[in-house]
Amino acid sequence: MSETAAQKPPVVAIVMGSKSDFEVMKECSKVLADFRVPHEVRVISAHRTPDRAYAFATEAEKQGLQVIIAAAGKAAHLAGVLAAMTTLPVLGVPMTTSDLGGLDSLLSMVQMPAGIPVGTTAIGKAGAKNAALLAVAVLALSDPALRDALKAYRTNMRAEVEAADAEVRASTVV
Ligand code: RP5
Repeated sequence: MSETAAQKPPVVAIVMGSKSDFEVMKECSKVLADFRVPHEVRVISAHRTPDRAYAFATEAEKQGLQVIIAAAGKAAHLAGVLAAMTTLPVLGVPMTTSDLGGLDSLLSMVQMPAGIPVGTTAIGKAGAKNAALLAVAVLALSDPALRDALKAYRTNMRAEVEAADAEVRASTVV
């Protein structure tokens, strides 16, 4: 039986500050699964479980992880805290919040001091998907098959937009 993506050791970790982030971050996991990138999904809070955040970040490289995607909302420090403790690339996804709409998460995440970068994506589902695509792009640097898959993804996207354009133009009465 061939080894599936799920059976291989994860090279990407999706870490969320709360299980309440999972609905959005499923979009991230779906994209990674589409590219057959072995990944794990974890709930680790920088504030509620700082000891687990420390253990995860300091062990991540030894575990074979190559990219960490961190999702958090409100005072969203998870991505920055993990980035402080590993040199693996950390991509941050700001979660939409009920009080401030996610601007709180975005600013908490994106305004890192020089020296400890977090590659911050858009707020919410678009950011969740783009974090996965960025992780694929990083992995594709040393994986020609993945690079081809990423190029095919762009080609398909272009074809979808062109088809939509043709459909809208055909249905427009002038
Ligand atoms: C953050 O606080 C989490 O990432 C989540 O987005 C937000 C709210 O968490 P819950 O109160 O829903 O657990 O740490």
